[in-house]
Amino acid sequence: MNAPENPQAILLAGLDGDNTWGIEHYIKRGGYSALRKILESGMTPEQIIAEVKKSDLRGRGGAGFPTGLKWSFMPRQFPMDKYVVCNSDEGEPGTFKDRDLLRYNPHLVIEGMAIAGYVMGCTRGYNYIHGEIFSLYQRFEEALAEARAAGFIGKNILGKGFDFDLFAHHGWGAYICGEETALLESIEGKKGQPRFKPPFPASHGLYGKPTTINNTETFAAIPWIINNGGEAFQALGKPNNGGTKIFSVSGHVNRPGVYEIPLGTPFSTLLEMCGGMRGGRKLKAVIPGGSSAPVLPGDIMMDCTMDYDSISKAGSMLGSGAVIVMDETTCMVKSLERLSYFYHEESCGQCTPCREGTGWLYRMVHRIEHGQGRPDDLDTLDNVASNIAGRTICALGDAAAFPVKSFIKHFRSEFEYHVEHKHCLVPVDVQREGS
Ligand code: L3W
Ligand code: SF4
Repeated sequence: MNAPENPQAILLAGLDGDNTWGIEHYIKRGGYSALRKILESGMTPEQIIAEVKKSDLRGRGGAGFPTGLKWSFMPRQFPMDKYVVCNSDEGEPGTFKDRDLLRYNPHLVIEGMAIAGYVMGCTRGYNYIHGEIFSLYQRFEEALAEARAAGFIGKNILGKGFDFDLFAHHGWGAYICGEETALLESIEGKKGQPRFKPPFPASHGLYGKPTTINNTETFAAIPWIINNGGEAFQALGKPNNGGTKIFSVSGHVNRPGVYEIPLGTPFSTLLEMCGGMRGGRKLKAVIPGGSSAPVLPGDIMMDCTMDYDSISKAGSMLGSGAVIVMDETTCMVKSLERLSYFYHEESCGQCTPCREGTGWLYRMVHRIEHGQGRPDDLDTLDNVASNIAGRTICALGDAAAFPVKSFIKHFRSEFEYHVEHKHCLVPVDVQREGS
């Protein structure tokens, strides 16, 4: 994590020294002042939503949906059961940013969720935490106990008559439980399978009640917005892309890790922060937003800035901010084989195009990689991918199709070489050197 030495960080700022995750350290850093501010000043939910809208904060879990707009969908007039849910089920290949927030700054997430509870009139919230790193769940439970003992969650918070209790819930590692409706099913104790949308969780969520579900990093941004104002947050980034964003950078860079930078920062600057390309090799390709985002060739990526609009204009997605960097030693067929296996393995099996199609995709890429590809395989691959995308209940179908279509679009000659010569264009010893 580059935060302690990074003056641009706000979510990961001040996280040096021991026990940064404890409540004492958090309060010393100004923690819980935003919750105190709204309760003591009597700021209304409408005023808070207006600040969040001004901030141009967009959902940090992948879709980039405007947070203020999402919050405004919740029915606030009538007293009824409503929930706030945090999606900490980070499981997308390449994504490892939320775990640092939970590991080093869990109270920031708790404070953001409590503020959301106040805005939406909810008395109960859940944080669904990826179960494969169990220590994160345990740490969050400890933080909840500290917050409860200090009166920041529970009954009559800070003596202001606001009740909001918060619970941690852990998954067991299924990627699909990161899809918001599968996550809700899982909290309800059912098999984690996505529901049809609409209805959206804002009207029909947990236990069929209105539910606001946001990513960990989205909630973490809320206290700063309350303390400093929506405009100040917006100004950190660029129009329509407010604030800073945490990127998890992996692959062929000298210093892979977690970097918080303002949205709109050139990709080349992020690459420099990561120490540049490992071994001084040439940049070949980048997946800019987690493995479900289309891959982009290095030269296109070097012209991009790291924000939702720039990456989308270039033909990909900023997604959850997981940047996978590939140098010239990378075999694109082998990389796609690995990704296709992941989506095939993680498909929940509810819809035929995804259940069957992800298997077809994987098996075809596997045979191309292993020297058994046929000349018409590339067109068939593209065709199968096109017939999955947009025809499934949830976005996993699209997520399986996008890599296939983009890898073939940008690196078709490499796939053709595999089919024709029955081996890779990049010699195996060179691949080994780079891996
Ligand atoms: C009320 C409407 N609410 C939309 C809400 C909706 C959701 C949010 C965004 O997928 C993407 C996916 C992955 N009334 C609404 C409404 N909403 N219209 O807004 O909705 P949506 O459907 O665009 O996205 P999603 O289903 O949340 C997320 C991509 O992110 N992704 C995933 C990364 C995975 C992880 C992980 O490891 N768990 O981060 C990365 O790119 O492919 O496209 O809340 O309810 N009219
Ligand atoms: Fe399940 Fe795939 Fe259908 Fe999503 S698209 S509901 S993962 S079968």
